[in-house]
Amino acid sequence: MSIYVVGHKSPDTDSICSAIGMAYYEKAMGFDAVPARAGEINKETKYALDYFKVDVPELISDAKEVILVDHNEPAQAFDGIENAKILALIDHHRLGGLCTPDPIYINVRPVGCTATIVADMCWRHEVEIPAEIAGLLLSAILSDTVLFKSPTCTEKDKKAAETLAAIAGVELKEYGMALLKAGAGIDGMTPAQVADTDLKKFEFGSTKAIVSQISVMDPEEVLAIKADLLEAMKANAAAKEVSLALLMVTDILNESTHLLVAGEPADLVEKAFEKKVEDNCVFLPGVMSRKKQIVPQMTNAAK
Ligand SMILES: [Mn+2]
Repeated sequence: MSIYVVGHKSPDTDSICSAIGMAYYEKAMGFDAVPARAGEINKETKYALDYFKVDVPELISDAKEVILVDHNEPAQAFDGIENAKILALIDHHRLGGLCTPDPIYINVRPVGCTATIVADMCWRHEVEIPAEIAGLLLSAILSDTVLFKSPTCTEKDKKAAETLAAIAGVELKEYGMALLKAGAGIDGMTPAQVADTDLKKFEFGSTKAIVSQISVMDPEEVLAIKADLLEAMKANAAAKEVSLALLMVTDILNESTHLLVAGEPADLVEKAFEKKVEDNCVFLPGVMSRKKQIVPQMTNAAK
């Protein structure tokens, strides 16, 4: 039976593409390895696979021997991992409680992407990377590092991406923009689905609120349906029995957020960010993180 190489549940581009790259590497080393996935692929990953004409890996089921990529916490692994023997772990996350009965091969490094480690393993062992695999590993790096903008991105990621782009025959920036745009657009989504994205409930002092966040490459595309979004936000607020609904429309590339405001008290938002809410919207340059740049400010304003 084959060795399955698999990433985490709710797979992102790194989890899928590193699995494909790592399976390719294992095969080159003489092992019967196949890539697998632990869930449905997202729009961004589909774009990468279509672009480089690579098949979607099979959904994992009753694997006997596995190599884990891009995760190591048992809670993030595919259902049934407890029945499988883990042979190796290739990852760039903190270690989170994995126990094994036998020693395993581990390559965990503090870089921005698992694909950076996979590419490095190929180069170290003189395994030639074909164009389509290079393209997928590149896609993973561009995705995980958000075009090198993420604080987790390292020089190793950048260098690997440049080399992989040359092998894949794509212009790095141009391809990266197209890739992220394919994943971060609202194409095919209803206003209600946009307003529901990553919705969390909070209490700011005595104000009950919901704060959703959608991260996109082109915020204008979202703001174009603002009136419908505000209606959907009001409906969500009523359903969740809160008075205030906020929607962060976060611009990945320009590192800013258009914060849409529905319900009351709107002046809590004005106090939190020292800006006027105009047409149910506040523009917040530099704001990307709900946890660090929205919730504490709202909490303080409510004191
Ligand atoms: Mn990753």
